[in-house]
Amino acid sequence: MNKEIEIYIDGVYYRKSEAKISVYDHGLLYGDGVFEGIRAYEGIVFKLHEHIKRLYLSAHAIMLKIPLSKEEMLDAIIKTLRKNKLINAYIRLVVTRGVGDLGLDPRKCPKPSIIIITDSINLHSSGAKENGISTMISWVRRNPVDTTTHEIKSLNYLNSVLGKIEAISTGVDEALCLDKNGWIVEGVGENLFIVKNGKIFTPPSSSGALAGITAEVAIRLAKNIGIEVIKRNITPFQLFTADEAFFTGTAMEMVPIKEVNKRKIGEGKPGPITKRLMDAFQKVITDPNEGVPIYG
Ligand code: PXG
Repeated sequence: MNKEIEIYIDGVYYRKSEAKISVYDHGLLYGDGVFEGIRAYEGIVFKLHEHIKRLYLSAHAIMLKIPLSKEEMLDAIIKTLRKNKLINAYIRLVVTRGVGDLGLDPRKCPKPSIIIITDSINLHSSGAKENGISTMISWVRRNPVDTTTHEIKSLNYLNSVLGKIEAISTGVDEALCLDKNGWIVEGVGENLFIVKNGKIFTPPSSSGALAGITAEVAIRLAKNIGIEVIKRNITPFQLFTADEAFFTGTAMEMVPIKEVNKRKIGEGKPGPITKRLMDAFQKVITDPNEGVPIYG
């Protein structure tokens, strides 16, 4: 039997089976909180500063004051990884509004809760990276700027869950979501890229896509190998007729898309530009300059 993972809740460690929060926590009652998904590869926490920065921006936007400084948060994450003796991990960092009463009023929640889970995640069907994944455009729209704006990485992920349900019930690996005008925005937890005539296109953040940290890395890697990346709205037709397409995300990493609503993308297998970027990505994730060492 493996030893149980130790989970950080508000400065105290609990075994996984004992790690619990109150049913009065507004994170549960209202999805009132923010989160980040982060990965550690071979002892380096990839883009940790960037994830912490985004967490604090999301918290600021919902007027949630995180009771740790950014430096203390970084230390708490590193300490949790060390405590669990991990070098490779999926880190789920959650800050909830905390315990309140049965009303929306966040002033009733005097103390936000910080949860750090260091575990593993596997989103891929077998052979996903080698062969690509199948996708479908679902009826589920991403959150537009004029409702719960998509820039906040909040605990409200119901529309992503609905998209995932569509994918599962249709028998494909992942769903793609449109904005209210019908432009393709992103997957349920990953950014979309297409390749056409040697150029890369990705929907801009203004379309409702999260400003993905992995996407930023992919854009930089593409530019490094001399490929132009253009942020532009993408129609379903442009996706159907792309030469190549792929997803990026912390949990998903970089994965080729082989099919959209039963239409083959390109040759129906990972294309040459996607493969080059995946190779470059594989190298960058363990580069000490790209993250924070756990045992430094
Ligand atoms: N779009 C959305 C809506 C996301 O939530 C991404 C894109 C990719 O962003 P990064 O910065 O990771 O490259 C995300 C990422 C989880 C989980 O369980 C995390 C995400 C999505 C779904 C699940 O930790 N976030």
